[in-house]
Amino acid sequence: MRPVRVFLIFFLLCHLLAAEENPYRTVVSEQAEETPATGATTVITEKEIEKKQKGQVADLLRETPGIHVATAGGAGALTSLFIRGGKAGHALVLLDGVRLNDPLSVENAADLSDITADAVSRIEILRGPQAVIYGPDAMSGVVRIVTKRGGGRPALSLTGESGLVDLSTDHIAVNHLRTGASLRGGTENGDYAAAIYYRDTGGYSAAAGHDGNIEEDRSRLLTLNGRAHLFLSDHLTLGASIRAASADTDLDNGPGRYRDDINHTFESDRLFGRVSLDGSFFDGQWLPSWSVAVSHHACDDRNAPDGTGDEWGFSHAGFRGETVEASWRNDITALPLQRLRAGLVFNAGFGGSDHRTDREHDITALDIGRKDTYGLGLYLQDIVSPVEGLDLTAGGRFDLFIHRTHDTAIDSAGSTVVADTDRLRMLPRGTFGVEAAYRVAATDTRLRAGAGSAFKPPSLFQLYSRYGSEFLRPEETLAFDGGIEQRFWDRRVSLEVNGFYQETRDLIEFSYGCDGMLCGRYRNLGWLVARGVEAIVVIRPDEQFTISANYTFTDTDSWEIVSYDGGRWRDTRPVLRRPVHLANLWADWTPDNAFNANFSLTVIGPRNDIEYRYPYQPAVVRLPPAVIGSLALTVRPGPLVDLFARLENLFDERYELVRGYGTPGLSLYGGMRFHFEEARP
Ligand SMILES: [Ca+2]
Ligand SMILES: [Ca+2]
Ligand SMILES: [Ca+2]
Repeated sequence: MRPVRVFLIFFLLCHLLAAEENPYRTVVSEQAEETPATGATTVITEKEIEKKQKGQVADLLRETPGIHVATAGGAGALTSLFIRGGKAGHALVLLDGVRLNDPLSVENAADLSDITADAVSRIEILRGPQAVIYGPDAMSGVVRIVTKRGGGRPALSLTGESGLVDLSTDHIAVNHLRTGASLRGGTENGDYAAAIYYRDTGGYSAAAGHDGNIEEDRSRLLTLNGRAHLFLSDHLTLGASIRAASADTDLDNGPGRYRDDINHTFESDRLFGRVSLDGSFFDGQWLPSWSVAVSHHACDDRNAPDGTGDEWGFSHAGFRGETVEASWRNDITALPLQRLRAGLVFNAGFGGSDHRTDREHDITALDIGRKDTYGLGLYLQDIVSPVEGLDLTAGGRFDLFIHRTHDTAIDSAGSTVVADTDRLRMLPRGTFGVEAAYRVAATDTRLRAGAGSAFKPPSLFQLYSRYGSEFLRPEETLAFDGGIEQRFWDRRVSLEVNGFYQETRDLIEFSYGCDGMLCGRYRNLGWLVARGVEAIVVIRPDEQFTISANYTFTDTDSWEIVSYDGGRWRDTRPVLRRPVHLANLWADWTPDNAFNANFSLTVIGPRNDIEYRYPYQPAVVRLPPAVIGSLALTVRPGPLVDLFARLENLFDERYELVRGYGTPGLSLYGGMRFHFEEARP
């Protein structure tokens, strides 16, 4: 397996770094780690991740304001993120600075199914458009996942966990296993962190059990993470990070009644890597960063006939995609009271897919050959602080999106090809972001207001698939938001309220309507408006207790402009999987270092979804609200060991995140973790 080999090379490199340790040396920090200064932001810390024991980053994101997560099936199935009412492809997800968005997915969206929380130290959620710094696709928000960094004495930790998923079934069995090891350390010359985890989980059917599906589906996932820094001098740090994830997941034949399939599988191998050189010159007044990030996605959907509903024959769809991004970023603080950030980014995306089947009449929409797209971005952002407490941010960016179009000209008789040419199509776009934030020191109040824009180029699928068009324009969005943050009672209580309005035009959506042989195509006819309020309260009466709660109201409208009979009409489109009401509560009790108990509650309001009814007519349905609770306990009997246990879906709620797909009922997990640290000399 290729990821294992890459990981072993990484491990060897870590050992080469091993020299005398000195964790106290100040180092040039890596820009991939930085906390953003502006916008409506939520940060999930390492402590919180550890306490909540959630296996997946998606489960942690679900508990933050403005976010809904939908999984179409069991563990390992496609997991999509919706921020502030945007589409799944409107959320940009970065892991250690590498884009996770899959160039071969329909919307170029990130699939969070294989992003486990094992090696993660921090998750930052930036809501609203973030195009100036993050470029294309940062439409409704950006999620930055940062993995654990090494440092200090070498420390090894071993984890083992097992679980009973879905206790409500009549055949209770141990159907979950998670095991792994992580190593962290630092020397005078650098630091390193590496982790390997394996998870095998199942216990319920991907196609919903209440629709008569009884075959359990499993998912096996191996992940490898590595991150290292080499301090070249007082001014330069070389950084490298890799993540490899190899998953093998059982699927069924879509949602609905009796869709079980015993041999329909989805295999994915994803590899993400980044190398960076971070500098600090002129007493830290110029911080340049050069980096190259790559991603590789290889996915295979296989289904052989077995007499359970796929009697039509064998099917195999393969998807291969890569991205490369090279960037040069500079932070300049040469002038007093201002911080300037400027950068240049080049990116390329390659990919293709092919679909083989023995069904002669099969529509090979998934067969799009191998294609490429390119992007070039140039940005400048300045933060000025003219008076104490006031920060004014203004930034602008220019992007050029480049892809190929293929022209085939046919002679007047309509039979002979007279010209067959490839052309480069260039689409320039400008984006901006402005914000004013003011902190009133006397009352400990922070006021903030901002506006920003972003764009999203059409995906490879939207450009080149059978339903695509090479002449699609990028989607464009404009948003306004503002908020107030107030702290009370010696900062033991904080209250934050944000309001937002976001309008997206030229939305690329599948539009029905016969055009030659095709009854539908991707067109730039859609509009999406999302407006809402996020309220967040955190109460920390003393060191032992934390209670935090958030509520998000999101009102979305979507429509398409259609031309019919010489007139133009506004045709309302259903907005799927975006609940109007979302609420979360988290109560945490840490009486001392040896014990922690915490309780989370997520309430997902009603939302629209699609149901495919016989004979395959899509109908919009309303999914009822869901209340999902979980309870997690950690006990530390000694410095070497942690014992942990959690109950998920505490109230055994029967709910769906995507219509027709299963979710687990009440589940119990438990395990232990051992820590070994090199003794002090
Ligand atoms: Ca099944
Ligand atoms: Ca299956
Ligand atoms: Ca099959």
